Amino acid sequence: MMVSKRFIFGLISLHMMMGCTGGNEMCKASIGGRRGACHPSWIQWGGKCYKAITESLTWFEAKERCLKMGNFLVVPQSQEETDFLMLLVPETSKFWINCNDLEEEGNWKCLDGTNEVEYRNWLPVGGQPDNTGGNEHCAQVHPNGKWNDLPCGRKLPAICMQPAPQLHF
Ligand SMILES: [Ca+2]
Ligand SMILES: [Ca+2]
Repeated sequence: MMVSKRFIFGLISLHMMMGCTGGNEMCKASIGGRRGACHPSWIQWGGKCYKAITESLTWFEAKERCLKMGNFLVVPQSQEETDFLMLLVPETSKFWINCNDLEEEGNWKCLDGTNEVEYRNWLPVGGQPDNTGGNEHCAQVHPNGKWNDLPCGRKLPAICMQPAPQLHF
């Protein structure tokens, strides 16, 4: 009886480890009862699934490309998430994120999926966002892991995001 209990516990632990490769807070929280799994061609980190577009696109093209796949241009919500995402694009590449001040100069709107979020991670060097040339209205993650505003027509890789499907137990 003891042996079989231990065996079952082992199986459950293994299953939890396999479903949680990020080792982050979201992942730990998901062990509390809800877990998800991404489509095999996507990469999971915590409660989110990601797919990198390594080809260079304008910000609008990147946003559109993600929407066509039924998901969203990513907005990292922590430095840990950013550090993970940096591994998905070539080392020297910067990537677009779902933040813009197209509607009103200086009023940045960032959407995580369909939710507007407050988290910002601007590059303090050079006082970003600096709206250089009066024409920088879209945000990127710079290779140093901080955000910078750029002209939306610049061509960069991108990362699409969708919440991991939730399974209830
Ligand atoms: Ca601007
Ligand atoms: Ca800038």
